[in-house]
Amino acid sequence: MRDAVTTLIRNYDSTGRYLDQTAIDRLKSYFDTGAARVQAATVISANAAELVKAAGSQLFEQIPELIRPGGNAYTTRRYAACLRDMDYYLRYGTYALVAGDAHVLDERVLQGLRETYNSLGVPIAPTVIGIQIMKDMIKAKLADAGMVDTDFVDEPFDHILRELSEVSV
Ligand SMILES: CCC1=C(C)/C(=C/C2=NC(=C\c3[nH]c(/C=C4\NC(=O)[C@H](C)[C@H]4CC)c(C)c3CCC(=O)O)/C(CCC(=O)O)=C2C)NC1=O
Repeated sequence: MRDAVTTLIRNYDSTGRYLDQTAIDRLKSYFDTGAARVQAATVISANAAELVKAAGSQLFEQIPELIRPGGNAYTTRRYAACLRDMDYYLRYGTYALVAGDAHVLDERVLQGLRETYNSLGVPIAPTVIGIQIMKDMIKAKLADAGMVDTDFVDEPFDHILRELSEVSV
């Protein structure tokens, strides 16, 4: 598990360099957004259950085949597994948001995920749509909470989307 600071130091230490202007600028930008990252994590955590449920409902409304016989989220067990996966993306996305680094996502969430999904027949394209819906809902929630500049919130979720779909988003 790494964060923006430890990743940067690790990088400079491996070549025995002092922090240069690039490093200082990166650190500064991380610390400048620090309070906003914590605020975003607070809002997300307080609304996590609602966000997951609402994003799931919108996904199933948009692609109703998923919850019809033959759909991958059909049956209570698989429906619940789908929402649980959405909850994983939200929770680990929030960790990465606070850390300012995607390492926790690579290590705990994305490793082997495509293979698992492929072997179970979990369709990736609708999963990507579900995460996109959830990201938009998070940003709307943060806007409601009075947060103005929430671009940094895109980073971890775009990272998941990119890794999952293997296309640029
Ligand atoms: C913390 C990191 C982590 C992740 C990410 C994770 C994902 C994950 N999702 C799984 C299943 C699943 N994932 C889904 C998800 C969906 N089906 C759909 O149609 C939708 C598009 C989508 C929801 C958006 C479903 C339905 C299953 C159950 C599939 C089955 O057992 O047939 C499984 C197989 C084992 C299980 O059912 O628990 C894993 C490992 N597990 C982890 O530990």
